[in-house]
Amino acid sequence: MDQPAFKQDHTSRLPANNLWTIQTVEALINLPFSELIFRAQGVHRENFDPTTVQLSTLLSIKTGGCSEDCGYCPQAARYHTRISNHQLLALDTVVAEARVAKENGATRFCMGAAWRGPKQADLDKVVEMVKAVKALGMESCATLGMLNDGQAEQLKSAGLDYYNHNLDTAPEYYESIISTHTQADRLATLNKVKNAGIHVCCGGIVGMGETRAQRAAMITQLANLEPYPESVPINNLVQVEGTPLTGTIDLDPLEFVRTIACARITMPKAMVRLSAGRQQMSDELQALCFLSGANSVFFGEKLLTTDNPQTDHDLALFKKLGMTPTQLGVTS
Ligand code: SAM
Ligand code: DTB
Ligand code: SF4
Repeated sequence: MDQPAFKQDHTSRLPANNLWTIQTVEALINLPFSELIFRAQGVHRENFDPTTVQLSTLLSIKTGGCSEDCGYCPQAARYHTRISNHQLLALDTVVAEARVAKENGATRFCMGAAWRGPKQADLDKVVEMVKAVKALGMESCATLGMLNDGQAEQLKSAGLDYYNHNLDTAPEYYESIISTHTQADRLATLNKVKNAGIHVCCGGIVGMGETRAQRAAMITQLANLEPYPESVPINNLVQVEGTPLTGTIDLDPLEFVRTIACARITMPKAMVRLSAGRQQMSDELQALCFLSGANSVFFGEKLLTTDNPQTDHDLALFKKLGMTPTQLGVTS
């Protein structure tokens, strides 16, 4: 095992020009497992209390019928999945769900809509939802697809804290997964969000048949966003019958952990969220993810359309690991 440079350097080091190269991130992801985790833990402890976990709750405010062809997504109209579609929820319903999420201990409420992008009439309704969530004292997040000029500013004026818009996979793999929009489109929306002064939540999905080098390329791209995202959700593909990616060979769980560790090392101060796929993970695997720098999860029994662990199970897991959920108003 001949890795002295990495062995001695467990601190967070940005390359001199502030940009990560694919080669550097590949060197990280290829490290012996113990070296990689040691280094990620060092970075995590320099920036966060490793015994805390931030909880975000998701609500699908508009489900299914989406025009896009994202190969992983059960909500694309063109795939025949067994989800129940519904139009934009009423404001009261959303507020009631947000209140429950707050009572259960979530600090952030994330509203997701199966749109290529919001029409103005829909955005007007989402604006009211954002205001209502903020009135409960929670952090607000929305993921509505691509935004037109001016829409990010409207969300910002309503008090939106975070906008989630993922780069999803390596640039060179994107077209194999999605053909109805490009990563350049995604980057354009991320710019609008940033320019409006909204915090960026941006991550991706692994387990879609990509190579380890492509996972490193995705992390490199996220880490090189200026600035890197405040929240980085790392999703493990949830295979849903009827989507083109069903039947993909499952990712080796240790590869998932390596991806989390690289996200932590390259984006030291980001909330790295262990996102979709937790329902299929053992407690031990999740513990490894926390040891590797994950410090946030989606909390609540549903993601958007698929299952997430039961809240009782999660609370018991945090207790076993001696982890405490962060409180509202006390952001770690
Ligand atoms: N339509 C908007 C968009 O695409 O940005 C917002 C909702 S979309 C469902 C949000 C994110 O969910 C996607 O970018 C993807 O990362 C994630 N996602 C969707 N289906 C998934 C699946 N089956 N497994 C894991 N992550 C998934
Ligand atoms: C993100 O990166 N993951 C969440 C959230 N952002 C919107 C969505 C996961 C969706 C998993 C599949 C589903 O439940 O439909
Ligand atoms: Fe699913 Fe979003 Fe793609 Fe629509 S744009 S198919 S909701 S991931």
